[in-house]
Amino acid sequence: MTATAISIEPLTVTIGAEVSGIDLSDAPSPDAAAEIRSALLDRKVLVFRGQRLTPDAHRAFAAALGELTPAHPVVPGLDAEHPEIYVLDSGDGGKAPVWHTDVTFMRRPPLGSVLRAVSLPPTGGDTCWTDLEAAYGALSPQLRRLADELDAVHDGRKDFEEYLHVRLGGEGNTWEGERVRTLDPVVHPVVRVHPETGRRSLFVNPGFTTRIADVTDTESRALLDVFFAAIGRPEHSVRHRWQAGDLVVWDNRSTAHYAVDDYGTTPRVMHRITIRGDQPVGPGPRAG
Ligand SMILES: O=C(O)CCC(=O)C(=O)O
Ligand SMILES: [Fe+2]
Repeated sequence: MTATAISIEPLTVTIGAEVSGIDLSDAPSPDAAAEIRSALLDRKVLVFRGQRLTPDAHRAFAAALGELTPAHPVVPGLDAEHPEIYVLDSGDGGKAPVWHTDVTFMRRPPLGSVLRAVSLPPTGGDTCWTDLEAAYGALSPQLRRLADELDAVHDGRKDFEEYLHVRLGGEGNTWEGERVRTLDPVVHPVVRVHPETGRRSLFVNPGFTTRIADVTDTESRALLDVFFAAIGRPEHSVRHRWQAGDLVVWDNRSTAHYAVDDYGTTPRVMHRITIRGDQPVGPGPRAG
């Protein structure tokens, strides 16, 4: 690998880095893309400031990091030329003030997301990311052992069922090559082993995880309370105050995020592109 001019400055001890020394209006060289991918594994969230990208340049950068998905399993893309761009418009339901990991209600959630600020409120509208490996590590060893053996149900219907049926007449977008017409809940391991680093994270989130599988309702509620309480601690999180031109990339396999809804009815528009991921895998064979 040849030297690049990229510099990577950590933002907190566990999560986040600011990346400078690269202009993303040109698609990155293979060396630069490899350096960014490796920094993403290490820091989980990468902030690029002052980039001011067009939708085409946004897509070209995301495509240098991996294979792109359609905009969203349900919601169509920005326009016919940009089917990969998911628009989050605060005036049209595009707010996400809850800790969540993107699209965990599908069998193959994205590997990562690339988010670009398009129109920002004068103040507010920060985004927070939290480290799910740190959340796993904060559980007691006994609870980690229990979590290692559990599965959880992820369900996108609360957020997207009405959109699918009322706005789209039951014809969603495509995901993994198939037209989405129903949002059947999926099951993922509670503890996800990162396919590239081998590290474990607590892969449940209050946005989409509705139940722990194969336990009673009471047990499920109590376990989710414990797991959700471990997610989003300030000590494990990084908060980004957006400026025009900013772009943030995150590893969707080991983080959750929260879009702070503190800007009232002021318009805020973001564009997101997701990179195709694999089916989450747990730590080992299940008993029984
Ligand atoms: O609007 C934001 O800051 C983040 C929204 C979100 O959840 C996402 O882009 O996946
Ligand atoms: Fe999100």
